[in-house]
Amino acid sequence: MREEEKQMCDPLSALRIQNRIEKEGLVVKEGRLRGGVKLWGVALLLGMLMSLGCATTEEVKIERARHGNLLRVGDVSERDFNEDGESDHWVIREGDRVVREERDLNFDGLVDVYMYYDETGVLAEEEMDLDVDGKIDVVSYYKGGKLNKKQLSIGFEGKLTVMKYYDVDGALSRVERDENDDGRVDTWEYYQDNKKIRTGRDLDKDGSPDVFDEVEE
Ligand SMILES: [Ca+2]
Ligand SMILES: [Ca+2]
Ligand SMILES: [Ca+2]
Ligand SMILES: [Ca+2]
Repeated sequence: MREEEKQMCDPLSALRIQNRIEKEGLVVKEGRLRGGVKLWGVALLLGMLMSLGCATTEEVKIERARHGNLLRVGDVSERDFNEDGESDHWVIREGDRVVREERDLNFDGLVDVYMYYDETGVLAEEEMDLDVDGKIDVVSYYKGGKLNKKQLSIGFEGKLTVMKYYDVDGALSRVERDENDDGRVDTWEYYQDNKKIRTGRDLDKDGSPDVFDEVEE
């Protein structure tokens, strides 16, 4: 596979391509071709990805910006908050239910925040691109409207290798890290009263901790 094809298979590259297509779709617009151009862009993107034979993993199945498979189609309403002629807020509905909101906070044409709502209209998940480079850096998961866990990328490099877990009171309870970046957790940190009390490490790479360091008071 050629280098540019590898890039195409990278979900984040695909996301950037999708955003570019949509932005260009908006440029061609002035109303008339707008919807048509965007749908064509998305179809083109999918066609390109399929023709390249990109691998689809279990993780990629759920539609999220971080997987590069999010399509802004269906019942979409747009707003232009800064009145520069370019949309910067999108609301995606299914029936009378809002399923997703997208916001371009710095008005550069790339979405920086994606908010996903559950069946009851409560925020369930939020993806954020903190350094506005088009790559998602933080994913916050909510349960019953409360922060339940948070996935982070260290140094904004786009790989979400840290997961923080919170208890029902919102206090940090555990941090899981994939320090060697092989896709598996290798370090577990346990917290009590917002203080680290214990660290576990997986030395034999079987996915569970083998040694523990107790943190002295
Ligand atoms: Ca705008
Ligand atoms: Ca932006
Ligand atoms: Ca980023
Ligand atoms: Ca182990």
